[in-house]
Amino acid sequence: TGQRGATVWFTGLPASGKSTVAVALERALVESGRTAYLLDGDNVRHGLSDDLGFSPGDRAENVRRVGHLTRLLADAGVVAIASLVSPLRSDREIARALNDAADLRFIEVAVTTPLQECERRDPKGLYARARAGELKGLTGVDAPYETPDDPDLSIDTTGADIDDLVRQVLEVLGN
Ligand code: GGZ
Repeated sequence: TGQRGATVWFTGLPASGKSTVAVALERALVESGRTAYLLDGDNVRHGLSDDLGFSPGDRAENVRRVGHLTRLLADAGVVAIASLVSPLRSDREIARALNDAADLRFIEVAVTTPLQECERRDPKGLYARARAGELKGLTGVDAPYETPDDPDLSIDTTGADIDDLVRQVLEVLGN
């Protein structure tokens, strides 16, 4: 019989380090013999969600779609890893509920890297464009981000050792 799948859901501001940790987690799981699959906001938005923008309704729909994908993957025995800004608690709770209903573990990881550090990194220049008024509705600048109330794990990537953060996630996963 195969191992049960699960979902690890990273939420946090743009440039908070979600994807960096998620990629390293996926690699660590695969190296340990698990099947893991990363659903990254940036990638999903080039395919499955290429019809969606960043209005609250479109974000909710994006999170809902990825929530269903995680359930499908986890149901097939995969460790599904989602890396999405997913700024609203209500949207994240829908993703959790979809997995709960199928009796699949859902681990919410709050990436709590402060806005100031995210802005300092700004790898795509999004914060700079938002501050200059050229980009409207950027999460953390002029669109809301709701911090998780009761995450399974909180991590701050500021000056962190990524392997250490991955170990913390694996510990919660029980791997
Ligand atoms: C938030 C935006 C926006 C706005 C473009 N708000 O750091 P990135 O660039 O690579 O990751 C962000 C990504 C967010 O997509 P998600 O699917 O994770 O968002 S959500 O969960 O809210 O649906 C960022 C980029 O897209 N990006 N404009 N206005 N992030």
